[in-house]
Amino acid sequence: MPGQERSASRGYDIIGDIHGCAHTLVRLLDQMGYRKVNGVYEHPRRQAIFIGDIIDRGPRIREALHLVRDMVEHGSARMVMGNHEYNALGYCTRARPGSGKTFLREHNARHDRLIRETLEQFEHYPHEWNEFLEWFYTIPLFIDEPDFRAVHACWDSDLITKFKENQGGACIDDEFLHASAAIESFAGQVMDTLLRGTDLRLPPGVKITGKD
Ligand SMILES: [Mn+2]
Repeated sequence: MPGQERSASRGYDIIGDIHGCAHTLVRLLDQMGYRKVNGVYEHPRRQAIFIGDIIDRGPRIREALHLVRDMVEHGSARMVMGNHEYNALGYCTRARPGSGKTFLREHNARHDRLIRETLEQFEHYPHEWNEFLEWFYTIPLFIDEPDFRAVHACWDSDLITKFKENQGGACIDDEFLHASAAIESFAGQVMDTLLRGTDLRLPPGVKITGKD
C-alpha cells in the first residue's frame, strides 16, 4: 500500500484549527519548508496533517479551504474533520419531513453567528460552497495509522471501533449525519465526543464563563 510505505519514511506536521486564516497558514507552510509546486503546497519529505476547523471566524475561509483541499487531493496533506465542518454540514442540510425541524442544525442566533463569516465569504460562490460541503463527507473523523493517530477533539477507542464496524471506514455519510442530529444516538455520541471532546468537572469553587 503506497500510503503505508509513505508513512514509514515520512515525517508529519500536525496543523491545528486554521479558522479562515489563509495568510497565516501560507506563512507557516513557508517557514516549515513547504513550497508551491504547480499551484499546490508540498514538502519534499513531509506531509501536513490538518486536524480540522478550516472554516469560520477568519477573513480568508475560501482561500484556506482551496489551499487545504488542493493539498489533500495532491497527497501532500491529510485532514480529519473538525466540529466546524460538521456543524456546517448540519446547518446546510435540510431535516427530513416529519422530524419537526427545518435544518439538522437549528438556525438560531448562536449558530447563525458561528457560521456567518463562512456564508458571507461564499455568498457569491454558492456552487463552490456546495462542492466543499460534498468534500466534507470525504474527510475522515480520525486517522488510525500504525505509527500515529489523529482526531479533532477526543480519541474514544470504543466509539471508534464501533464506528469502523458500522460504517466500514472513517467517514460519515448522509444517513449518519441525519442520525447524529439526535445527540443521545450512537451517531450523536460519536460526533459529539470525537469532534467536540469530553467534559471534565472543575475543582470546587472554580468557575469559567464562556463568551457565549
Ligand atoms: Mn474545534
